[in-house]
Amino acid sequence: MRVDIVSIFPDYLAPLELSLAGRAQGRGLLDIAVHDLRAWTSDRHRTVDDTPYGGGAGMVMKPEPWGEALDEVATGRPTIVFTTPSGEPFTQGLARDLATREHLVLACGRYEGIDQRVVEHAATLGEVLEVSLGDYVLNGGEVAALAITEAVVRLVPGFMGNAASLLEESHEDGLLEYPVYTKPATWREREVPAVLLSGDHAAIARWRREQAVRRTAERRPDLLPPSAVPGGGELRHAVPADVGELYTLQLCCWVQEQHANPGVRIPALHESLEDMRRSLEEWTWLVLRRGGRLVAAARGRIEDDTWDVGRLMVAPDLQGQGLGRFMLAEIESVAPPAVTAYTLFTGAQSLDNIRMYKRAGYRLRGEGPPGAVRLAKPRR
Ligand code: JEE
Repeated sequence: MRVDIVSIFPDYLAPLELSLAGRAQGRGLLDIAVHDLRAWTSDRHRTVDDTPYGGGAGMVMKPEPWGEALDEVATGRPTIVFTTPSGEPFTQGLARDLATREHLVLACGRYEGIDQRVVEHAATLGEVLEVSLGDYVLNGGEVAALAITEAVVRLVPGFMGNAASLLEESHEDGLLEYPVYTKPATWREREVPAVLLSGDHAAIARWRREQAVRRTAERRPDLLPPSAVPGGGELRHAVPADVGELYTLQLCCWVQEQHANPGVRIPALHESLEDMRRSLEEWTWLVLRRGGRLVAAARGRIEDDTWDVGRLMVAPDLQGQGLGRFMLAEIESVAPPAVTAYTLFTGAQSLDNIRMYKRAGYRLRGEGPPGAVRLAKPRR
């Protein structure tokens, strides 16, 4: 495999030409070259940027040096990768795909990015991908190119002492890794989990799987298969784009509550769209969509060792079908491991709600704010 990287900071990528890839390069498996974009400028100041058409802050990389550079480097129909914050996410799947290519060209922008016509021109030279390392903003494409190169190069057959560890990766289950330990068995009063010293291979495999599932649920719930929703639909963690519909559903559902509890001041009816936006940052929210429509939601957050559950809502036309029970079980299940009990408030006159909570194992635990009651249940 050949990899050409073009940047105005070639020194940034020097580690690639040396250590990591060095051994494979020596064996002719891999040939990495880093190029200084300014080599393809022709003015005295070696200018690579200019002001943006249409106005706006910052500078844009001008097309001419990039055109000259790609014409020279991107020969033989390579795969050309532009790293950009607006690209498709870089994943292990994309790394595996790129590892099958004969020739990669990585174009690293700076400033506010590269004139889009360069990307269009590159598409006449080879297959073009616009790729992002992740959802955060870097100052340029170099760090992304470094990460992409490292992830791709280790998958090239024959690279590294990779045979065994890559075989293991191909058997992966889509979960996060279980925690790992080595000697000594006791370190600063901390023990290695006893099961790992037991010699019971089945028990060890079970323990590792449990740990992997627990970690995944806690850190990357998006990686777990969606739980079966009664009546169909998609359960997700709320994202900022849900705020408008969530706010609308909340107002609609708590008007019902207000009618069941006349005279009670219901906070959910006195919140702004901005409050809802903040709530998404401060709470774990789950939303349920059916046919694209947001039909149910619930939120939770930890307070001491209790999971504070609230805002359990189901669209009025879908109530009485078990969706509330389902959402309650789901918001309970995303509580972190430290949680030992669940708690929630509801209107003292909301008899249907109270019955549902009791069926789910909650018991009355005294008064809440005026007109409300508190319910709680221990965790499993
Ligand atoms: C390439 C220039 C800097 C910063 C405007 C407006 C963008 C460009 N995961 C990743 N994060 N950042 C990059 C990346 C950054 C780059 C270049 C890659 C070239 N920059 C730059 C800010 C902006 N912002 C608001 O939305 C975010 C544009 C990257 C990758 N890969």
